[in-house]
Amino acid sequence: MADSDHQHGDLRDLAVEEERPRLKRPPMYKVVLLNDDYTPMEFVVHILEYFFDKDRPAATRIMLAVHTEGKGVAGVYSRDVAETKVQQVNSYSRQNQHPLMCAMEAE
Ligand code: TYC
Repeated sequence: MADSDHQHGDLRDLAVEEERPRLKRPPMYKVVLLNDDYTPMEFVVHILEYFFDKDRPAATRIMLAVHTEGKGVAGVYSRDVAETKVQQVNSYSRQNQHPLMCAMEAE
């Protein structure tokens, strides 16, 4: 037996167990728009195109879903990106004197 095996034991006796992966996928967050009675539909469509990269048909569909169901998902992002979108949309809406509310929810 080689000298190094005397010191460290016979490697053939080792049971090798695969380690559990330690990384979890980062949690994702839904950015939602809430319905209200005052924000113009066209402004909501513009928000969905400008901040959430939707084309006009998709933006219109989402806006109408929010209008009829009270709430709808504009997009799903990592926490930092979702927080930024919420802030940008709410401050842009206030700058334009609209009460539109944007919020985030853990998926
Ligand atoms: N309910 C609004 C209207 O009738 C339109 C609207 C849609 C407002 C979606 C907000 O998130 C919203 N003008």
